[in-house]
Amino acid sequence: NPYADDPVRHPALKVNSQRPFNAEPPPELLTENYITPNPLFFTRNHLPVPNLDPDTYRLHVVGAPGGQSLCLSLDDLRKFPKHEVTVTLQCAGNRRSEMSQVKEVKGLEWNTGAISTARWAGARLCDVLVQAGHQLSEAEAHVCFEGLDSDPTGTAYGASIPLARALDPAADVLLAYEMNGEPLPRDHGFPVRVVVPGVVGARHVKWLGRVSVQPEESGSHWQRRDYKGFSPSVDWDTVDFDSAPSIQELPVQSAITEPRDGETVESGEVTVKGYAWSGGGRAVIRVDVSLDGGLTWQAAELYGEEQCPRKAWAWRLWQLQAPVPAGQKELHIVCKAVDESYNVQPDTVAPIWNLRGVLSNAWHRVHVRVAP
Ligand code: MTE
Ligand code: MO
Repeated sequence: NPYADDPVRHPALKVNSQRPFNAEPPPELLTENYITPNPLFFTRNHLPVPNLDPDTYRLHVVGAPGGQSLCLSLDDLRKFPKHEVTVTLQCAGNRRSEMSQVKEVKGLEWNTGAISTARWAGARLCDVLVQAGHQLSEAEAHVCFEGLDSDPTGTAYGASIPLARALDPAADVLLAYEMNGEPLPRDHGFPVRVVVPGVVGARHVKWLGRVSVQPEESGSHWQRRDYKGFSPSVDWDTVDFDSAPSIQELPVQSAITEPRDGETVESGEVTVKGYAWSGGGRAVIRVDVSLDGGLTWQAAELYGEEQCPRKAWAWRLWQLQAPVPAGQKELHIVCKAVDESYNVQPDTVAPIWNLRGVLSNAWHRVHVRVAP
């Protein structure tokens, strides 16, 4: 059993799959803290968790196609300037369960919790690539990452990002060895993972073994045959994965974490809580909340770290306290966020449904009863 050596996990996590381990925190714990505590951070593993020895760990870096490779120990990596960034990581499949209510999709049934926020620290990928002999070239290129987790055939997890993002110091791409001031937990990539702010979780490769600059995107299944979006009319017989770009930056997202769907709330006043985030560093400029299914709206109060325009790597939490209209027996609570490019969330799921159940970012809706 290749999973026998997996780490012990927090009992509050909602498990979507035990082997490989996939789990999310319950919504009310997710927004209890702006920074997600490490044991509650959602976990998305495709394979067994490798048990790596930090003393013998080596990271191989190839700075140019066909170039020489650099072999870095953990101590070597720590000698690069240490860079620290607060980054929200979201799985492309977050809120997939709402998509599968429209029509069946292939994938894990994530609710609203496949998203979490941490303070990550490590070396900047651009600094490491320069030391590995990277020379600026005009040609389109990609930085490919390989994990040290692998399936029984020896195939490792892999993904890539465009070279331009990797080389841009303002993009804050990290080879992270710390998560919230501690060494990375095993589930989150010990001893080293990639952190690509503003980009889908799938590219944040954990248990990083190899980094290489290549003319093409990673050839891995997860880069080429997964994590892409399609029209609702595309099915498994007609899908052409080569026709769509790999998901990189994610669209604007928000969800309600309190109250829960089906709950009974007190009459008088209701408190609605949630999170909002957008990909590509786009700041959240507003979260609108409705108590009547979208007929009327009120702006929620945003809190958490201030966002820097175009470098808003982490979420805002939000809250709205509002009177419950007298005589109301139920509330249809809805939230939707707006980012700095004025991108908005679609109002319903059906027009964005796709066979893989990714990019699920419709208005989030919660139905509650009001106590008499
Ligand atoms: N890296 C490796 N090596 N193996 C994996 O299975 N899963 C990816 C990414 N990096 C994965 C990986 C996916 S799809 C996501 S959403 C994030 O890791 C999840 O990171 P987390 O488990 O730390 O939340
Ligand atoms: Mo993911």
